[in-house]
Amino acid sequence: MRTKAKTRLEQDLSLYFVAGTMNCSSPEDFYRILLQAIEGGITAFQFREKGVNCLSGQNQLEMAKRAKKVCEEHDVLFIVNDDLDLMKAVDADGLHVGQTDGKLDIIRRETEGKLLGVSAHTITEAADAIKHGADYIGAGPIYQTSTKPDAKIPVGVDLIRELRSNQINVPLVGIGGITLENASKVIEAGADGVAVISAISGAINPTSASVNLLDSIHRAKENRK
Ligand code: TZP
Ligand code: MG
Repeated sequence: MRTKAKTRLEQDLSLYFVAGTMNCSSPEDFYRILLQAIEGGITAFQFREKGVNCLSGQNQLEMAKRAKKVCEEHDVLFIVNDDLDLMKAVDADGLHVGQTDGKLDIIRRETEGKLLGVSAHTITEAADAIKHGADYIGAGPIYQTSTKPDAKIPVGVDLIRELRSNQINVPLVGIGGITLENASKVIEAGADGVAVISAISGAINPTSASVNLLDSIHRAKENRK
């Protein structure tokens, strides 16, 4: 049976914007894009400040605090990527980790009371994450992406379908190369939401990009019923 909290998380992950300042032309541009994405209706945001030219130390902390504040004010879930200390420092809603970010039993203990999301590329990885208490799974990369230099080979929406037919029943989002053109396919395959970087951060108008993505996601969910 689906719990109320789980249903809520499924909805909150419908349009999950993932970004850091390096995905934008400057830190101020990052903040503008986040505000516009919020205006367009994103339901969750992941602060993923990593890689070349990312902010560090106090600058990173301050930006995370600003981002968290605006997300909180607009009832947008605020998740930190792979930095437990930062998650705690800003009192984020949760943490998202990949397969190489540490032992899940330790991470689960450290994130008690918070959401824990785990990236998975296979059914085995997803099942293991759930066994260790993951609240949701980010599956991918679904399609080819140039945003993450070390991304694995794309798995297609078949992975979503396979996860769903193998008792992976936690909230699930697809990530990697998702655009307005293919988002509905990810939902139709059984995902609760899509996680995107460039479809919003690289859009000429992040607000309308978010509005259109959300509309496509909602329609695809309706079609599934
Ligand atoms: N994890 C798997 S693919 C990816 C991440 C963080 C990058 C997604 O970026 P985009 O621009 O939405 O393809
Ligand atoms: Mg990671």
